[in-house]
Amino acid sequence: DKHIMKSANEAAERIIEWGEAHKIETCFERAEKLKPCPIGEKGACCKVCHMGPCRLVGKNAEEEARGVCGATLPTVAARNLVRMIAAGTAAHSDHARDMVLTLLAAATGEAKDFQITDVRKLYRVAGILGIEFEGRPVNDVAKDVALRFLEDYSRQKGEINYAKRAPKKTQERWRKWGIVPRNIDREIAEAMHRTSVGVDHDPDHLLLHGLKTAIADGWGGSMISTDITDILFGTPRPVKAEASFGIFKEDEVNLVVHGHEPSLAEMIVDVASEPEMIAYAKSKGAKGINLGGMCCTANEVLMRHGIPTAGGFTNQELGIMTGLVDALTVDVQCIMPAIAELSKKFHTKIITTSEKAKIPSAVHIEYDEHRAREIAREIVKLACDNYQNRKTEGSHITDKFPVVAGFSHEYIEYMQGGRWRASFRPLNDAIMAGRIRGVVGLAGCDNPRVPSTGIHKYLATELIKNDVLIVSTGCGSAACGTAGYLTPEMALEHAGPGLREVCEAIGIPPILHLGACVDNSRILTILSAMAEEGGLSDEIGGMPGVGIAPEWMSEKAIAIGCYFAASGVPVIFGGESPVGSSEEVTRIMTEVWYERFKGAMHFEPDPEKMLALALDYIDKAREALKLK
Ligand code: BF8
Repeated sequence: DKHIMKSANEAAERIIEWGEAHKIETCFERAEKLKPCPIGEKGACCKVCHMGPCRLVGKNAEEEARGVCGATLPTVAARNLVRMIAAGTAAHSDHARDMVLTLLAAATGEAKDFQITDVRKLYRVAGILGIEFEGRPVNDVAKDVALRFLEDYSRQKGEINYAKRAPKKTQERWRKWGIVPRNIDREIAEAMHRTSVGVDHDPDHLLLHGLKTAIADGWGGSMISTDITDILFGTPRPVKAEASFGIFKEDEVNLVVHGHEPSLAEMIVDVASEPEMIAYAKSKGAKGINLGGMCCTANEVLMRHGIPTAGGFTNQELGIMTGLVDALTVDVQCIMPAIAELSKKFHTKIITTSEKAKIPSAVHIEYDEHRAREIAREIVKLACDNYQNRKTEGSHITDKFPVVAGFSHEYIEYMQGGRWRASFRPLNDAIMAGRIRGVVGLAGCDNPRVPSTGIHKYLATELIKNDVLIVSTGCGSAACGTAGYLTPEMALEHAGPGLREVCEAIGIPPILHLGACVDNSRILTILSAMAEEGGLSDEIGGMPGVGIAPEWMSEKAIAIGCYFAASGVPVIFGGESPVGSSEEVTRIMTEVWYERFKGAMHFEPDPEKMLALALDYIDKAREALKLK
């Protein structure tokens, strides 16, 4: 039979097949029906004004094609990319803004359901920001930290707070090229301005501002979000949990938290264990309340509470198709609107919760941090009420795997020497000695345009076989988790001898789950700490490290890739290049960026070539550092 695999995850594939048999369409079928526009796909379509859209195609398009205004292909491709960066940065940083406002409201007592959970982390952050903390009431320090972060959204001149957290040499490169962000919102607004009709037309100049905007994401919004989430809800340390569709229970209320902002999800986790809530579930005939996560919210509550994950982006429809999800809350980002339509075929209630995001026909219960607990209770009750409506329909496919997750910067530091001698020395030593060949950040989305999660799985196994330590985030973590890869046993089965030795000595898996997509910021601070520790590169550039987003689809992924490139990390993305139409733009993002920042951004659809390119970067960096 000519069956083509749609997901590389076995359970997912079985649910897709069940769907096909029951005439239920998912993103996988839609992706097949709707091929990408070959002009837009490569960045050659300009629609920033209404004289167009202009398609810059044809023989010698690079030199000869012009839009009505005269815009060249490199200008158009660069502008399109910069707009993606701006959107991605806006998403992470608007999420971060809400975290800052929640911290402020918690500190002033306005959001009475939230407290400072991790005072040590608060002090650490206050220390970095130069805010006095010793002998002061915790909430006063928290308030000052929140207000200082709010300046990252408002100061007109100067630099974002966390620019100084990067190694000196990395900062020097940024200053030389004028790409230290002033404030997050300003760089996003300027990116939109510069890319509107008739403004900035020099591709290199445009892309430099793209990098500046991306840095405002990585060292701004994303890093702020990570730190405040740790302060409010605890800095992650390893926890055991489970992944894949088998996390749903036949005899309990299944409530899934899906999306990105962790505040409401945290409150739901808290409320779901209240005796009154459990009694309520029982009064509806269920044995209890079972929480699960989806996408990045899953990563947040998995890392901090061991809440199991049903997986990443392409699993959201499939989860509903098990027939076991009584309610699914969503907030912002990476929510497929398809789930609302799909849910009508089952009993599942989709609940939108953000004032920023509604889906027609979904139930809307708006989150308000001042009434967080009350709203969480309302949602849990709604899920319990709906348990009684559960029908037999659904695939009922339930496979699951154990996972270990929760490797924060702080924990990785701690595991290498304990509380008093915490350092990155052992990791640097292992890299210097060649037991670890290098480090790869395996991140980004899973994508129905390829056998979904398949490239993640391929790269994960091949890289660790080659003694490359993996740090994973976002749906990259979900892809590994739902494949059973996030366990220490993975080292025994697949890791090369050097990496295996290190993993066994410390007792860690060869793939370290670092968190959600905003937690890619943890990779930045880990690399900075490694540079500071000495023995390797004294800046992020030149480290034997590579970032890979093999199945990316979101604009956020582009922003992430670009802040890694600007910080000195060579980055490899899968799929067609969104600037593939322009040789000039491609050259700037690889060769020119490498020369200036020691980072680069490649697009490579072939998984084997991705692997070869990553290993080549790692080996060249080792050679330059004179490591064997
Ligand atoms: O921010 S990896 S599909 S869920 S964009 Fe979205 Fe991509 Fe998943 Fe989290 Ni990140």
